[in-house]
Amino acid sequence: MAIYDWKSFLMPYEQAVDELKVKIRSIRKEYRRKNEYSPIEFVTGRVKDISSLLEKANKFEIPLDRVQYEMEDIAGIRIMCQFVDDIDKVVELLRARRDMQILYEKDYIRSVKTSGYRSYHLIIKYPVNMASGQRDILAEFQIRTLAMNFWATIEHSLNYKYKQQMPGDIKIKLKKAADTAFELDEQMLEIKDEIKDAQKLFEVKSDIVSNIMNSILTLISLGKSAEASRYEVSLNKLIEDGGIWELTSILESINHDIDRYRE
Ligand code: 0O2
Ligand code: 0O2
Repeated sequence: MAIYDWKSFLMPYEQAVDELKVKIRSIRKEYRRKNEYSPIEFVTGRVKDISSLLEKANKFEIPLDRVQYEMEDIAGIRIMCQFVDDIDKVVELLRARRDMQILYEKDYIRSVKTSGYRSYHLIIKYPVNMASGQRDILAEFQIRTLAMNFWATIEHSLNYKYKQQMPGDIKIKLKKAADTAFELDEQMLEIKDEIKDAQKLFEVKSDIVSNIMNSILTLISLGKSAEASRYEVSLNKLIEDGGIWELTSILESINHDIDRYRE
């Protein structure tokens, strides 16, 4: 392959990012399906664009024919978590996987970068099956909280604006903001159980409401529109302030009616 054929060079990286996004998002889906709390909030991914790739190769003096071996983040997957302690759980989940090999880890949470940057990085070797056969590529996972992500996104755009010339006072303010964001993470961790309970309650409630809606549709399909409307009115009354118990009792009653009409 001629090294200037960037489109072909980047193809396995694009495939890896697509596959890894699906795989990590499906872990979240699995938790949600089981009505369990997911340590993964959302996942994004990108392949480094050619200009940043060349800029980085230049900065670290990586010859272009060594880029695939020495540049670890051409394929990047970012996993966002709600709470700081979710990060360790996600790391454990990734360590247990058999479809990738972790080469090394960088813990920028316990060893914060001087900029204030916090995140947990995993560098992996990942096999991609191309039409031409298997290719092992390097990829980088960045695992961070929503607050860390907020900070890093803003700091990244400022870095882009100032390149290496970020004014000292802005650097200081950013470092302070990073520490404040981390304080927020720590405070949220203290009320994590409270937050998780509220989220769980919301999920259970929306599951019951969606089951009631399905049952109302079933009643209509059985030709029982009057009953369906009656249940709809009861549901509307409860949707804002109704408790789990009241909603469950509507669901039981409607399902009982459906069984009766089916008989
Ligand atoms: P949902 O549940 O419908 O939101 P793609 O590969 O095309 O699916 P891509 O190109 O990676 O996605 O898009 P992007 O912009 O990187 O976002 C990926 C997912 O992260 C999307 O969810 C976004 O909704 C979600 N996302 C991005 N920013 C935030 C955020 O600040 N908060 C939350 N909660 N989610 C965010 P999905 O997978 O489409 O699913
Ligand atoms: P992009 O545009 O996100 O791809 P470095 O020495 O920091 O230049 P190195 O040695 O490859 O890079 O490794 P490191 O430090 O682990 O950084 C890898 C990636 O982590 C960076 O990729 C950023 O995405 C992120 N990162 C590291 N430090 C910072 C920081 O201070 N602020 C922000 N916002 N992100 C950071 P790239 O290639 O720099 O950039």
